[in-house]
Amino acid sequence: MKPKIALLSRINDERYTVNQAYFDGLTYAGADCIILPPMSIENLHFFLDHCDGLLVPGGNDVNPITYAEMNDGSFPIEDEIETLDIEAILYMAEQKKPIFGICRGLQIINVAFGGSLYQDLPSQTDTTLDHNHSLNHKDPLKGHWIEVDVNSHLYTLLGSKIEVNSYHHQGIKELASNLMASAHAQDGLVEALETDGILAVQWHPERMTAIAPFQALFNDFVSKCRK
Ligand SMILES: [Mn+2]
Repeated sequence: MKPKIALLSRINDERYTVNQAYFDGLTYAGADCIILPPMSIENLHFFLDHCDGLLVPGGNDVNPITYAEMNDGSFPIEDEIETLDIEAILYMAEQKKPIFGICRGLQIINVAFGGSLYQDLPSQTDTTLDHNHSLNHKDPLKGHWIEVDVNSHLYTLLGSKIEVNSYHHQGIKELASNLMASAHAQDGLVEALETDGILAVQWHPERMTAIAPFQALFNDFVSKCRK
């Protein structure tokens, strides 16, 4: 039987949505997907018990209340999915089932384990990189380069240096103590994190799956979910 991946939904224009690209990356890797909208914690656990892994996709800004800060540039926020994301991450981690986080997914994984975020990189850091570069660029594959830690699992998939897209204005400030940063941008921002069974990236590999190393992230995740 194909591995079953739980895919958390987002809210767009009063619709619960999941971009098809996540679905395509996972199904090409050999998985079936189950999309989960907000629901009771009891039923969330019930559905997750029947899934082999969790994909936490991109989305809007994380509510800073989740890391005990006042709002300073976080917009838009989707309160309805905040609890769902954090509960699903902690529950699957507890079950030792694989988790793959993308963009907001990386950010909320860090928050779920006790880390914090920059709410607005241009105004809260002295970075000269435009991490929202891809949004206005005619080539959606262009963003910035990242350097991958040679001791990380990510290194076995991407190698030491690769160009990624970049669609974010928030980022990791304090990394949660149980997570390891496995890639950085030139300005030092954490672009990927990992720990046993968890891998998360700040860019959008689902929009770059025509490039083999980015589809490899989905293949690697699904193969871990098969075990
Ligand atoms: Mn970036």
